Amino acid sequence: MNKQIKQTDLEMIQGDITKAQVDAIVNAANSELIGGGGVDGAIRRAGGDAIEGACAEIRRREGGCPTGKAVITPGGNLHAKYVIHTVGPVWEGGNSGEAELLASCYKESLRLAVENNIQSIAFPSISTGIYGYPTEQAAVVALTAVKELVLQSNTVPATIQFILFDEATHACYVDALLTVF
Ligand code: AR6
Repeated sequence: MNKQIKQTDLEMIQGDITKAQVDAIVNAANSELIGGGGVDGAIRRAGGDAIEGACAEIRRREGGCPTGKAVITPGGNLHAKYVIHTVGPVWEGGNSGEAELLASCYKESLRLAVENNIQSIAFPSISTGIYGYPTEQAAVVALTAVKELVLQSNTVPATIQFILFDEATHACYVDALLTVF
């Protein structure tokens, strides 16, 4: 299912983000930027050593990436030229600022995309796997954050995809699209 916000196409797709034909894909990373499981493991396997090399450099320079922030590396062997690594919050019940931190992940990733002249970007469902964020709530936070940033900004990518791995997650994002728009 697709929606248009100003000049941006917002697309909900079920699939594997490592196959995305976009300028940048977003990774649900950890703050140490050390390879993990889930989408992070899949992206690193598909992208190869260039991703870990660039993450190691960021670790040396900046110590990692705080929750709610984002950093950028090359995409290595991926079709995508870049990977934007963002660190979602671990779900602790909802009263520890999780929604603000999750919204920040999407906004910071889009800001980095604009800075790097990225025209098309794909997001996974950040925090809803190993980090345990309830998917229905995460989907509303994610789409609200993207909508706000697109409406506020003069420059945004022409295409923003959400690539959701499983059918249940995809269904939550389609529902959220109808709620938020
Ligand atoms: N394409 C798209 N989505 C995927 C893919 C894929 N190839 N593989 C998994 N997903 P998770 P988190 C979905 O656990 O909750 C790592 O160890 C998955 O089904 O990857 O933010 C990091 O290093 C789920 O819907 O990320 C961190 O330590 C979504 O991606 C930690 O996990 C997010 O699940 C981050 O946990």
